[in-house]
Amino acid sequence: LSTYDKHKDTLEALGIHKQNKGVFDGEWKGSGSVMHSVNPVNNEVIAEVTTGSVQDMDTALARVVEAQKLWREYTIPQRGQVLLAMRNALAANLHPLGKLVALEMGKILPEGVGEVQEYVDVLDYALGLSRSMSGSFIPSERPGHAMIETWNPLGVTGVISAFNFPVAVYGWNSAIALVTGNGVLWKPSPTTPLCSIAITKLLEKVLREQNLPTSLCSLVTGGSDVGNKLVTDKRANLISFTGSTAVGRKVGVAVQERFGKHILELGGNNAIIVTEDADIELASRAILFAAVGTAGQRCTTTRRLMVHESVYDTLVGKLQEAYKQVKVGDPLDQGVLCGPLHTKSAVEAYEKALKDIKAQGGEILCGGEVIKTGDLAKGNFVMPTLTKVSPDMDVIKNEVFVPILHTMKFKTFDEAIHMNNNVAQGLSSSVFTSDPAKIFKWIGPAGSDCGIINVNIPTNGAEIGGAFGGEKETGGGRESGSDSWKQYCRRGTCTINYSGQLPLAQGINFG
Ligand code: UN1
Repeated sequence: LSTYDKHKDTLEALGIHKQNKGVFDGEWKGSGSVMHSVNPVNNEVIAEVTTGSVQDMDTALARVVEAQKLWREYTIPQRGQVLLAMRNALAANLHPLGKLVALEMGKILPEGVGEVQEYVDVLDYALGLSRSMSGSFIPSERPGHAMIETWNPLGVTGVISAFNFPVAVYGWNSAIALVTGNGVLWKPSPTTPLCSIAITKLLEKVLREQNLPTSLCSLVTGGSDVGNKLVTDKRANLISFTGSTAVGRKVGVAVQERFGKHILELGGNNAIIVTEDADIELASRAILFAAVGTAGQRCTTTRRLMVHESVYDTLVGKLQEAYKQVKVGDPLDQGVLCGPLHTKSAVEAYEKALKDIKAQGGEILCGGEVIKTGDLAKGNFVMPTLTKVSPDMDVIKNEVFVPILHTMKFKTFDEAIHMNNNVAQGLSSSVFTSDPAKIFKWIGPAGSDCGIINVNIPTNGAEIGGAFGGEKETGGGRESGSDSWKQYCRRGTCTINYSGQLPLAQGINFG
């Protein structure tokens, strides 16, 4: 366990040991199989985790249900104060946690720290909500009647998160679920258990200090058996699932089957459009972050680039230059912009995508190689890749979670919007333009059909204040900001009669 020894101080300060228990429901335990957390830089085991069994999930659900009964009685501003304590605990550990994210997931350190910051930000947001979440007072047609809307907690929110944001996605969901009065049960990705253990330990400490049952934020690591138990169990009133469209489709059906609620954040196939009037320098910097950042492993990563034919050569030329400067390497090393892919199987997906591109007549403009020599050969390193394809090729239809950006030309803006929308997924989209008419078309009814519709910024790197999520096969869920909090609540429409009479709605006279 040499990675462990090398980073012992950081890991131990976060409560991570060589052997860890991967279940927390008020106490740390685990009666499932032992899983390894693997360092994507060299494929060495960082540490071991005894994961949860279906029985552990069952018990954890019962414990969260109990804890939530107490939590729901807290006033909303009181809940806000508990979230503030969580926020401060996270902020005090921003750098060690960011480093753990970089180590276990493989994203570069500034992005690892940024991810923890995103969790801090959403806790700030939830604190604000704790003083502002409000329902409506609706005009009643009946005299002496008041109609008000109540927003009460659903009960338990089950959060199933993906490897690529092993901290922030739990952060968005748990912060909003907690402020609305829910208990939270977390089933993280099987390949990033250490991040979830470190976060849960911090929350445990805060909850204990606040004299709350620590099982309010429970954790069950493990594979699809425990995930399936969570998804099919009625006690999980809301399931928030982030992952692939294939799995999300099954999760959606299983939750619907029992009339639970779900928030699905599934695959994206995000595009950037660069028009003839765009600031090309700005666009090229944005595209680099959008396509190469996180080694292409964000659900918001740009996969497709549509460029007006008159500026295609200039922009793509600039990008090729920029790609040459990108340093691929250990995500903890300064100056590295592209870390490894998270797993070996992602490297295989990258290789398969390259084969498909060539077989379909696409061209590799730069990159297109797995790094097989030198120090990086032990890890899952690939070269960020630019291709030239045509819009009718199949390769651009599916999301491959690797740093491959497909470039295409267009003639008219309408054609570009059509290309943007002509895929099954609908998460994020951006246009680079200086023309107000194009901007308003883009954000209007005949514009982008995605959930995230940007102008002159990349497709990735959304702030927490907006609702995050997408349309079509992206699943339709919205998390984090705006009024996403409503999804964690049951809405009550309350009509209160204080008139002493019984006038009926619609003027009905009954006897
Ligand atoms: C994800 O990739 O699952 O907008 C989430 C972004 C980040 C979140 C990405 N704020 O890129």
